[in-house]
Amino acid sequence: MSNLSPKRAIITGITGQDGSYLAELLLSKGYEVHGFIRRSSSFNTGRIDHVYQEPHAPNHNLILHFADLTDASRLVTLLNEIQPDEVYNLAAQSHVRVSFDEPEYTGDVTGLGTIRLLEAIRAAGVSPRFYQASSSEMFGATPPPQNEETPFYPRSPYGVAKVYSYWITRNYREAYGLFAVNGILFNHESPRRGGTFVTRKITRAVARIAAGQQSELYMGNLDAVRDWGYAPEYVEAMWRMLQHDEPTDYVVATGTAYSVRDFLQFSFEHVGLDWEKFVKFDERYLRPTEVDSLIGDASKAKDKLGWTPKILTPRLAQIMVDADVAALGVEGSRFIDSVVTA
Ligand code: NAP
Ligand code: F7E
Repeated sequence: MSNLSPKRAIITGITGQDGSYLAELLLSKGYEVHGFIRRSSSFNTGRIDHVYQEPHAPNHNLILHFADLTDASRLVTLLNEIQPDEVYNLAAQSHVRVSFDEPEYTGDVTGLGTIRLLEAIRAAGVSPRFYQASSSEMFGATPPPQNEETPFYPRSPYGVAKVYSYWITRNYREAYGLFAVNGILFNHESPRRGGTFVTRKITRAVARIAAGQQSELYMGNLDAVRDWGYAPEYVEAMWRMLQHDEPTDYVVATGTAYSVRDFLQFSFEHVGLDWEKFVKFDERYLRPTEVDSLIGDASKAKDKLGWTPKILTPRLAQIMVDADVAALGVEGSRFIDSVVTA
């Protein structure tokens, strides 16, 4: 990459967990990053405020644009204006439980949003490399271990919408020769994880309980098994997929399996507490159809991209608890020494 012409990347969903880490990664590699954000009545840029650059600053290389995946003409205008080398489609209604409450909206954004973006690429006459944020939720009821050859059996409107996006991405690769890839990522978490996903819900509650600010935590199905990795490592895999010679699809996972109950134990024991004294059941957190077990086989990503995970679930739980304890400002607590703020 020459200093005179940095690569230009678009990130949809830049305000989300993965978008924020990917923006950091691409900026560190010298990219000009164009982030699509949706208009909100309150600020929604908290995860990227630390990399925000004044539009009037000379040589600023993070540029934010209002754009919504439901607005096709806006996407065409921006693709034409930006002329990107790479497009990372991370925007989605990404909550599985919420997708049962808002199935049509989820289909519109998480499914049809992808075809709007792919058609915008064609309409604008550009040919960037394209990354689609596919999900292990597509495997749903198909038993583990799951890899690139495993049949899909989605169990939620979210999973069904992601299957649509997966296949339309493959179809545009085959039909139009677009360098388009699916990253089939298993659950990945961080201190920036949204507060209603199970890991962050647990680690925030642990910090509050340890600080005496909360006494109970209501949860749903504790038997669900997930393969939880560390989000900053997963955005590195996304980038590597677009640097490879061949456009193909990859599973990204740790290959390790833990239950929600295990995650509770790792998190509470990190602050010296017994989870069973605080956790209660509430059926509102159950789903009409559940995904029982997701455990990925990421051998292809290891062989072709040289990607391997370093942080596994027990350590991930500690990182997230430490960050939530620090965020509460528990000065002088015995936990503060080991704070990791990644
Ligand atoms: P996230 O934190 O929920 O972020 C989603 C992003 O999409 C946010 O920036 C959100 O904007 C944006 N968005 C939502 N609706 C939009 C719309 N209509 N138009 C434009 N932008 C919209 O999700 P994440 O965990 O970073 O995940 C990134 C992507 O990977 C998602 O597509 C997700 O489905 C997928 N995925 C995630 C995982 C995981 O374990 N994290 C695993 C597999 C796949 P606001 O900030 O304004 O809400
Ligand atoms: O649930 C169980 C719940 O909401 C994990 C998204 O990033 O990963 C994520 O989807 C498990 C489920 O994530 C509560 O029933 C129990 O079995 O953290 P979650 P998810 O549904 O796996 C995939 C790969 C994505 O692509 C998605 O975008 O935990 N669970 N009790 C609970 N879950 C929540 N949220 N809240 C509870 O109280």
